[in-house]
Amino acid sequence: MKNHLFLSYIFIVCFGCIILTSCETKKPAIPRDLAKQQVIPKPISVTATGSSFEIESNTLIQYQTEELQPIATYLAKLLRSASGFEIPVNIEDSEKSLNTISLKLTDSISTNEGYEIETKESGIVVKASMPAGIFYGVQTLRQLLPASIEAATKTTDTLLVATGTIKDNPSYGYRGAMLDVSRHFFGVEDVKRYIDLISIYKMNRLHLHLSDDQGWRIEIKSWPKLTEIGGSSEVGGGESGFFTQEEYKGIVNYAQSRFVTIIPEIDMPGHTNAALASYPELNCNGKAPKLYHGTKVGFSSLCIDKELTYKFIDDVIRELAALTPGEYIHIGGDESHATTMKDYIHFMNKTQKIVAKHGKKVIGWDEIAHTELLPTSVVQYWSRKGENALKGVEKGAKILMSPAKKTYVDMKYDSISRIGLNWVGYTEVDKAYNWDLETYESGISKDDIIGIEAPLWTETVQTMDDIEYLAFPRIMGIAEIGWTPTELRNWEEYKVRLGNHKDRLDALKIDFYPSKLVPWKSADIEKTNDT
Ligand code: NAG
Repeated sequence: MKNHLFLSYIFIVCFGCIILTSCETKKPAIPRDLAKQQVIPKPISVTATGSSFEIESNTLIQYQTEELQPIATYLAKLLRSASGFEIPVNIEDSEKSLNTISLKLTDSISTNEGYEIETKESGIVVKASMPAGIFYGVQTLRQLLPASIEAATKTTDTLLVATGTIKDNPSYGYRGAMLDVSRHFFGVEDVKRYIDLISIYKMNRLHLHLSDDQGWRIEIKSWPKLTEIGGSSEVGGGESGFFTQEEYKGIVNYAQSRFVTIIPEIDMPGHTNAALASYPELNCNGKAPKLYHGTKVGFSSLCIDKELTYKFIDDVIRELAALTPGEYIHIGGDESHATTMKDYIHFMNKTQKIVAKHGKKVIGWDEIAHTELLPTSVVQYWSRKGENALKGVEKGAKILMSPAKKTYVDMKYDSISRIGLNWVGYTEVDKAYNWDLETYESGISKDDIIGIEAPLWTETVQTMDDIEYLAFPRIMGIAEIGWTPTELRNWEEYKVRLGNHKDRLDALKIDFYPSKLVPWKSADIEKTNDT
């Protein structure tokens, strides 16, 4: 018996040794559940299995069909600069499955933009039913890696991804940002950077406000003075500009590579001083107003009764539609205080039909609900009160949610914000996050809503840093509202996750507003915060 016990003892000790030795050769486990603590928007389901996959010198990326090749290359670029490794990108080869990140399309995932990530010690598989889903899986993967990968230089951090499974898909199909390039002009490089940044948070629409009283920003070949004259001014009278059609196409294509659709807006019939200054015949009195450098709204109007006005609109929409792969063109329609309601309705009814003739659907600011909406027209809720949007719902229209109180990221955060407006009050980071699309306005329910958009008007915004300061971090919360179901979101948990993004935002060189409400946490989140 004694002998027997002794043998068992030896056996247990040896077995322990074997376990210990094999543990040592295993990849280091990450002592926390990264996805839960870090990823924005919060994924729907995360199951961690407690170990890790490491990006090493022999790691490669495989894609299953050619249409995934650009996404594979996008991921490789990120990993190459961070790791200094070669990270080859190849079409799928079943022989090579070790140390591989595989991107695969599959019918087994039913949601359009949804994805699954399965991470084992030996490799990662990202699956989706469409390339967009693969792209979002890649964005999640990127947020599972150390923040230092964003810096576009080689990092000393070990590139580990926690093992486990993530299953995710968005609540809403339209998750957008709007940039006003009229009040102040922003060039191609700035717009591309904004696209890059919003796409990290899985936003998929960028609405460009291309015309207003202060400037006309898109070349229209049949009406060249719009940009020659109307493109030469901006708020404050500084140096401004416009996009040639070639440049604009470049933006549209770049956006597509980030799964972002550009929605162009020509604001009509008000907000048109720049057009009237370029072509006085569009004005009822035939006189050209001066170019406008101020920030007032609601004083200009195209001449509703002239046939030429509709020829103008037809030309502009035709050229714009040809530059627009997306289904929507935004026709503005806000604050037409210089137009009577009767004229406004007449004008907007006609303009909606012109857009339809050119094969596109309409989005308009919520005043458009007063018109004969086409069945496909979308009403963009922005006003302080919801009555216009409710009227839109009554007429059967879908609603794009941009209530100024919550989503206008041109508002100041607080009384000491260095830029921003405050006509709707201050919008701290919690206020922009802590609400739901489905319950915001009684009478507007989930089925009425196509999604959410955060407008950034640029009266006070002059540089890319200014854009980033106002948009970040609020836009990350807006992105999460559009993606993550209401029941999985709450501010107390979100603010910790947001705080954990500090290093990533810094590495991306985003000039974000360091709100005091957020527990910003630098560097060592890996060593603390075990779950
Ligand atoms: C609104 C105007 C816009 C202005 C913005 C500033 C809409 C639809 N219209 O008054 O022209 O830039 O506020 O927050 O927002």
